[in-house]
Amino acid sequence: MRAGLVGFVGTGKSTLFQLLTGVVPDPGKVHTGQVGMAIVRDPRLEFLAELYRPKKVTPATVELLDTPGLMPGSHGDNPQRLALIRQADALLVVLGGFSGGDPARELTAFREEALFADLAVVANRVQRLETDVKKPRPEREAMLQELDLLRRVQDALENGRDVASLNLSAEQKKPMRSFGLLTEKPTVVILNTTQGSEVPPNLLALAPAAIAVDAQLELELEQMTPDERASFQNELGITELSRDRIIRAAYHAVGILTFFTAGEPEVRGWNLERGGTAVEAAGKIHTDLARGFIRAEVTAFDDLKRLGSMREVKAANLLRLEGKDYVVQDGDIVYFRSSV
Ligand SMILES: Nc1nc2c(ncn2[C@@H]2O[C@H](COP(=O)(O)OP(=O)(O)OP(=O)(O)O)[C@@H](O)[C@H]2O)c(=O)[nH]1
Ligand SMILES: [Mg+2]
Repeated sequence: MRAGLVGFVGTGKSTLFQLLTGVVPDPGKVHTGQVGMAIVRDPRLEFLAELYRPKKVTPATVELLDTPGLMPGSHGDNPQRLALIRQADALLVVLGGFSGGDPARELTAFREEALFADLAVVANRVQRLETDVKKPRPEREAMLQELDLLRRVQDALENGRDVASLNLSAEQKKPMRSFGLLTEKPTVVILNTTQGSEVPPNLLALAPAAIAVDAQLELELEQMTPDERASFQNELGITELSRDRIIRAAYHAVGILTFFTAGEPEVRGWNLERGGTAVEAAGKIHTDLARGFIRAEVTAFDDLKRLGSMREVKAANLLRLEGKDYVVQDGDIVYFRSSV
């Protein structure tokens, strides 16, 4: 899964990128979009590591993309800057709440930029199709259908409505997938503000799930020793860091769950799209595992936690044998039997 950090210049995207990934932003890389991996911290993984004492513990990760800030005012080359995140699964929209502007207005301005950038892509395609359907071509019927749909999309964008609001079916979305339309993507709104500030009501009205963070401060905390950090957090009255909330929100917005594999060599968390099946989960690990799939041995994390060991889980008949089509649940611990 990949999430893109976007927003206007100087809102704290790169600071947040460093906070979430631990990678120091390289100014030379930002114009092509700098990539880093953010670890999904998960207390369940820690529990499994305690239990299995494996050689290696590997958490699930989210790929983050830092992008250059948009220029406020005219659209300028903002569409080109936004093009960097067309292949992202989710947008983390960063608003600068520490510099005195109105973050709600900033979010509205960002949405306009995204609508404008999408409109350029869709209008372009509509124009091409209008020329192409005049020629006798075998795929003319499909083109006419696409044209019909894209005209609706264009109309919505021109009227300030994002593509997500059209509630298109998966079938309808298929020909648009390669466009990477921004206003169709799940979005997490992050207000980068000073510690202790809350999300103002006018921003909450636009983005009820907006998360406030003091990126600069959390980055400084992150770089301290655990003892120092604890004492600073205590002093400042910080009970929960926003870092993990942001990652979880991105996870949730995209509809991703975590399943685990656990054994002596490695305990590991894996991402899977919600609704994904056992054979798809096997494919995340290795294509061979999916190809030779025989069955999955599945334990719910909560059962293992409650009973304390795999032996007890088996004794209680809670180790289930599942087939290819089993829909994997968040927190499942899975052992795959494969013939390959
Ligand atoms: N006061 C305060 N300053 C911050 C905070 N976060 C970032 N800054 C400062 O704001 C400036 C811009 O931060 P960056 O993280 O580089 O912002 P950016 O969004 O990546 O900027 P561009 O890439 O130019 O769009 C830096 O000087 C940061 O130190 C914050 O939470 N509070
Ligand atoms: Mg930056």
